[in-house]
Amino acid sequence: MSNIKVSTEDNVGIIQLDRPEAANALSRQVVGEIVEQLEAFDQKDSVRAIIIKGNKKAFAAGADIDEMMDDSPLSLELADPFAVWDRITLINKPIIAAVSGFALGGGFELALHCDLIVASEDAKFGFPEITLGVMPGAGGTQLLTKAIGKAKTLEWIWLGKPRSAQEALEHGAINRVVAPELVEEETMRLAHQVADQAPVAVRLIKEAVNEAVDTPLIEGSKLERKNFYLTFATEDQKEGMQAFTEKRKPSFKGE
Ligand code: CO8
Repeated sequence: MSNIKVSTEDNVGIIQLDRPEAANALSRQVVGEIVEQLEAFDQKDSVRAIIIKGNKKAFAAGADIDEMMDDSPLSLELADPFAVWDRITLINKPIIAAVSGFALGGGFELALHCDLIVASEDAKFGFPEITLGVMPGAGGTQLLTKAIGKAKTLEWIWLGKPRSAQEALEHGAINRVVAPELVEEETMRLAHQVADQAPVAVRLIKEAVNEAVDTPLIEGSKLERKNFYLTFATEDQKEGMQAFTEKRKPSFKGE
């Protein structure tokens, strides 16, 4: 039985987590389904941006504690259940999280794996793992540090206290905070805005910006230049610049 609902709206693919009875806890099956669907959307030409959302109560309340509680170091090492998350970093299309309610532990990590995060005023972000005697395991220490820096990340993860959406915004961990009833609409608006840009350029920009996070400036700048030059291999570059000189709206084809 599937734990996600999948739909598309124009050129935006939507993945909705659908385990309301468990606050959308991320069992291994759910994570597998999310990753496979992200890859399917990434391969689908008609989809140009992807939204991941939960429900009003929870984006996702973290790893499924019931499933994980009897794991041993050896069972974890052999099954390596969190390695599948690396596949999210290989998705080329823009991913936007629409967060209402709780985004905790693995749920916060799922949001941080997205490129942009739109949150409801009542959303709560946090890493409560310390209160379970563990720590983030699906990229949380890395992604939050890269997003907001070491000092704030350590305080956030060591104390384990959920933070409000406003605080997450002030820290620079998320992009936008809106009224609860506007989260889906605002996320869709943002997704369409990104999806309407030249797709090849959007993809190359994502790669270059991610590179900036992970490499020294000189290496990232080299990749950025290479990707910039590569945009000139596209019809969309020609169309975009032509449209500018003709003072009209460009019509991008993704080629
Ligand atoms: N795992 C399993 N079940 C959960 C989880 C969870 N993480 N969160 C909630 N549930 C279940 C509850 O057990 C409850 O089930 P039932 O009705 O059968 O008792 C149902 O969802 C509703 O939850 P509550 O009754 O607790 O609802 P409240 O509104 O009182 O509280 C909270 C909501 C605050 C979200 C609360 O449920 C909570 O604190 N949940 C646990 C949050 C947490 O500790 N998350 C971190 C988990 S550890 C982790 O994520 C490690 C990351 C490692 C890598 C990630 C891989 C996926």
